[in-house]
Amino acid sequence: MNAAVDRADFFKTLAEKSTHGIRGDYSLADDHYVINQDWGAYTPEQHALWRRLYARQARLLPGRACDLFIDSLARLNAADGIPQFEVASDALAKATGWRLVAVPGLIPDQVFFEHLANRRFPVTVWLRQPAEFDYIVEPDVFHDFFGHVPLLFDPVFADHLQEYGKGGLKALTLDGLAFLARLYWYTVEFGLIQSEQGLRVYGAGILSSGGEIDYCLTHPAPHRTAFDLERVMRTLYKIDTYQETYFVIRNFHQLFTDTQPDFTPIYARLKTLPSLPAGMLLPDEVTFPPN
Ligand code: HBI
Ligand code: FE
Repeated sequence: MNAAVDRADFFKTLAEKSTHGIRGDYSLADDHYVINQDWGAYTPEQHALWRRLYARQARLLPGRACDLFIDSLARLNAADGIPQFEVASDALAKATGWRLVAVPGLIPDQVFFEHLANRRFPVTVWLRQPAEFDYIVEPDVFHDFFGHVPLLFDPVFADHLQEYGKGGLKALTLDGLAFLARLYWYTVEFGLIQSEQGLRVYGAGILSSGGEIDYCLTHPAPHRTAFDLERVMRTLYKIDTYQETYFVIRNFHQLFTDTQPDFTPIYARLKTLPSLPAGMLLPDEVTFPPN
């Protein structure tokens, strides 16, 4: 496969997906799409915007984010400004062997999975504009760092994400990426988890969102139903609205063990079944009441 053509092809798709054009500087990226974070280049205004985003989100966490997220976020000391990835990586490596790599933005699936398979989490370096305070389509440094990094301190979740990366590389050879992307979407990005006090959030897309973090737990409109691997892999999702269905795991062990099987026969079976609209419930499915 000609890497150069791949890059051109990737950038064409990226430009189509990006709301403000391609926002990261990919010219300095190496073959793994890794760049230097260049922490010194962030302006005081950007650190101030980060502090506002962080303060708003941190106020919403109690009673909504899972305890593990709240406890791990505290260990990152990231409230005072855009964090230095190397500092966070040192703390993370001691806990679960993960490190962060700075990337200019979305990177090709294959490269993304290779990083995860090697316990490297790609974190976007650029921060949203002030006008995007409440909503942004592409992942920026606030979504990636605030939303995704804290859970990497949990050994079980950290192991799951590495397995997910290995599974992604395999899915690319089996034309199963669409199924795996739905799994990621409804767990790592928008997953809910049970707790003694009721439903809690562990999905990064919700944890970094000002509005969805309450909506997903309390609004009567969306369905909240038990996680089931094949059901999730069949379920379509929308990227620019709140979710119509949230899937609930009992604990991270369930996420790890339920995604252990070889997905090859599952992909083959799912290809013969219709995908499911985001807002539907299957006849036998029980829903969790809003908190
Ligand atoms: N790149 N930087 C970055 N972050 C992501 O979350 C990401 C990506 N590339 C591909 C991708 N996610 C998804 O296509 C996979 O999760 C399926
Ligand atoms: Fe994300």
